[in-house]
Amino acid sequence: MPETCKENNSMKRRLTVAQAIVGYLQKQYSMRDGREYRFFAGIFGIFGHGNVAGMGQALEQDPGLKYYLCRNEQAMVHTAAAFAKASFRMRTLACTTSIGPGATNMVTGAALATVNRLPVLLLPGDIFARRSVAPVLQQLESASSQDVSVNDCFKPVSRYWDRIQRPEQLLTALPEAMRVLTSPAETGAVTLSLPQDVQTEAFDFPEEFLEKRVWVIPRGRCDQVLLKQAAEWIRAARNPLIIAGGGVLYSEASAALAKFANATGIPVCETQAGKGALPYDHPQEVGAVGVTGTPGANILAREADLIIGIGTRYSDFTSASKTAFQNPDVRFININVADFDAYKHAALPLTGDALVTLEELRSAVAGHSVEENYHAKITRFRAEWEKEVERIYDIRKAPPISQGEVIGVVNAAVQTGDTMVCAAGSLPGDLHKLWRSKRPGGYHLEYGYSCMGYEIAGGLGVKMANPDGQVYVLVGDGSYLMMAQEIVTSLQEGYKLNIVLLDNHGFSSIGGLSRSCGNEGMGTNYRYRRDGKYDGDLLPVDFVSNAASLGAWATRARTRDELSSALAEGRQHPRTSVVVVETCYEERVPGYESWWDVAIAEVSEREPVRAARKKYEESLKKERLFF
Ligand SMILES: Cc1ncc(C[n+]2csc(CCOP(=O)(O)OP(=O)(O)O)c2C)c(N)n1
Ligand SMILES: [Mg+2]
Repeated sequence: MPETCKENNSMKRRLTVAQAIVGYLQKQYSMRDGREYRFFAGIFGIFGHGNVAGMGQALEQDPGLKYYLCRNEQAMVHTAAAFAKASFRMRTLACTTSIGPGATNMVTGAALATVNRLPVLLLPGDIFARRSVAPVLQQLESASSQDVSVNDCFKPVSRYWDRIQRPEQLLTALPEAMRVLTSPAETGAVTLSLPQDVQTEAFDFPEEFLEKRVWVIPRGRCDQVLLKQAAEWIRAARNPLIIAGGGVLYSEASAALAKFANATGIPVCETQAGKGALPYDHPQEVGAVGVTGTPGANILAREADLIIGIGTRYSDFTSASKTAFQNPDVRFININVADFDAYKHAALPLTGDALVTLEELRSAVAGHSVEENYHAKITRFRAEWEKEVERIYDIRKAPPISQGEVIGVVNAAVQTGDTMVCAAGSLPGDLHKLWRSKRPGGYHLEYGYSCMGYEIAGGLGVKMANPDGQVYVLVGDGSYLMMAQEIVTSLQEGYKLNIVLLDNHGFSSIGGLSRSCGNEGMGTNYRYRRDGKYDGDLLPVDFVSNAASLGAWATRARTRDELSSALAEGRQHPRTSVVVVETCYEERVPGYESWWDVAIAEVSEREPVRAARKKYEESLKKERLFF
């Protein structure tokens, strides 16, 4: 038991810095709509000399904060971010590492969390504050300052960054960390660097500091004058379109959005983060918008005189690199918790929570609905798109089968409580278009950072957040080879994943992109080097053996029927399953009515590059800025 003492009428507990952190984190709660959650479901960690005697000691002595061992520090941040995303940001996990490489392995994960606005708490070990023993193992030295360590790399990728040089600094640093983590507008990675000696130093922490604290996640209301103006704009619009972003899901505003869309008839399209805000069969749901969008949504965006962006940051994939909105009179209303996003595209900014703002806006436009011919157009686009999805799901190619068919088979295997997880490669674009989402959160795409390697680690985080539903991880061979090791963690913890590995022998996405830029796809095929080039035989990677060697139940499927039965069998297995399916590298789902700005070489010896540049310069003319 830790020592307690009484000083100035306040009870104190003598704890090390690490013990105080472990004690504090387990007492933090979040609350929204009357529901309370323990904010930290646990802490992932890999120990080294930079944290084993500090954080490691504290976690071993105090099981109140559940400790999880994983295989890679980058992966554990992905797991934490996915856990937070699947929990609609009401809960997360912390991560502790050693100093040096253990710490910097988390930088990519931190960037991913911050870009996607997902709360994760990172606790990298740091070099001795006392300095006398420097340089310690893995220390980056600087001749110009002793106040530099590799952990400074976390500054640009963290929403809050601090280095704890003295134990009492925790008293102000930890509440700041919590404020940022639970702020809908500011959340992202929070990094508290913990010098290895400071982690072990003791201090008399006030008892009140270690008591339960509940952080209410606010549902902020927007300015009422602007709301009235927004209602006028909506009533005046002839072709309005809603873009639903991730903010709709994080606010748990799907039902409010459905009511608003039902009442007004305004069509709703979705970004990658927002997909699933409405079920695919909702009458106002017109599908995916932007570069990876569906024809109806993109035509409506092009012609819209009013865009209502809800919880979107208008990435280039959403705005089709600023070419999506071509109506000369288009204007924007943005509902967003962050001013930064609310003001984008010179919008009328409704800075506030999506759920309450949608409800207030619905009252403000009561009785208003889009015109009948606009409604008929939406219905027609929806029907045409369903036919196209059926066509792609039903291609029935001889093996290797098409990626579109695989998506169809997996979609049919997924039940309502399940979640599909993906992040990078050619899958996200195809899934954005083709996946039929059934519930908010069932479509889990990390496309803010689109980080290869997120898929399996992220799938683990989703399963930890929703242990009752099945998790289907769709992963390309390239992503799998980058980071598959968390299969071992899934087995260790009994968190079963259903992994579908699409093997097209390389980077089909970037190969296609390279060709569309006038090049020949160098570096995008997994082949032996022959005469200096990668055009030898395919590399014989045996993914089934690889997954089985990690302990998974693994099998190969060649046809769609084999895939269907492998998925059914895998679902029955209590442990993580991996179904490997070879897919055709060239067979692609086309793009529809959109464009993406990828700059093409201005001069080249090659004719196809010059031709691509010419086309590119034409397309650039469509880019619009809004003032
Ligand atoms: C960590 C990381 N490195 C590089 C990229 C750039 N990139 C995007 S997709 C891709 C290839 C993905 O290959 P694979 O997983 O096999 O999917 P495929 O393109 O074949 O569908 C690459 C290299 C990235 N998104 N993430
Ligand atoms: Mg591939």
